[in-house]
Amino acid sequence: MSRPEEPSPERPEERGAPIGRRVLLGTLGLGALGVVAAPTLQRGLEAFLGSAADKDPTGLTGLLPNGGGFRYYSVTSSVPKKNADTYRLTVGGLVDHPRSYTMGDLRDLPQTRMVKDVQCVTGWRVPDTPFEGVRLSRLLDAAGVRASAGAVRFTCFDGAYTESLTLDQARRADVLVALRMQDKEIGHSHGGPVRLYVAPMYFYKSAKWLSGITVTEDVKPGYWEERGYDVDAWVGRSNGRDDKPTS
Ligand SMILES: Nc1nc2c(c(=O)[nH]1)N[C@H]1C(S)=C(S)[C@@H](COP(=O)(O)O)O[C@H]1N2
Ligand SMILES: [Mo]
Repeated sequence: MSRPEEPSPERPEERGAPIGRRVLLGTLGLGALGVVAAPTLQRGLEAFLGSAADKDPTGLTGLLPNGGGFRYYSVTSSVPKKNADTYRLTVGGLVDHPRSYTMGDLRDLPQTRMVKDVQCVTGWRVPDTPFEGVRLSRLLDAAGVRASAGAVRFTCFDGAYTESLTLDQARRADVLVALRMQDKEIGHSHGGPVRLYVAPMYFYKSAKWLSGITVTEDVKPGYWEERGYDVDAWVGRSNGRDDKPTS
């Protein structure tokens, strides 16, 4: 099977059934835990753990919806915490002016706010979600991208997840280095303090816990893309959806 981790995108999950069997199996498939719990147990867990996703070192809350229709995804079982004092974002690779940004540096730059639907390739969707941050194109322009460059690679302080975009995609106005989501600072479980936001693509492109932006010659497939998902992850036009009837 080419896509072992995320559930097949062919059969969208029903909205309004947040802890259905498919969701549960899908989340387990993402590697959080090696146990299978029945939905009733799941509801018990949810009541027991409440919104403790940020405090849970076991990854158990990885089973739970992340609030407001989001589901928590992490390919690692724990992720170090970074705050406004400890966070750094490096921009390097094929650029003339590599540099490191603090939260303060990023906050001082012009911010762009967008309100669009979030769409995970497994089917769940969260309508009208505000994201706000610095346009990636601005950081690339400041860095002085060299003529030999063709792509941008993203790394994360979870130490495992990677993503990439072509330079043309990365320069789109709807691609942000996001500092805010849902009109709040981005919490740890949503990839805070800074995550990538690639509005026109499936949410796996929006790398959480963003720590590095490296300008490269060619696109290198990211974490999920090495596992079968499309590198060009346009919503509705990728991952085998092109030839499927819409309903
Ligand atoms: N670092 C990192 N970023 C990631 C992921 C991940 O596992 N690790 N999962 C991706 C996927 S598949 C989705 S759907 C979204 C989930 O974001 P959320 O946890 O804020 O709902 O993050 C994306 N970015
Ligand atoms: Mo996803």
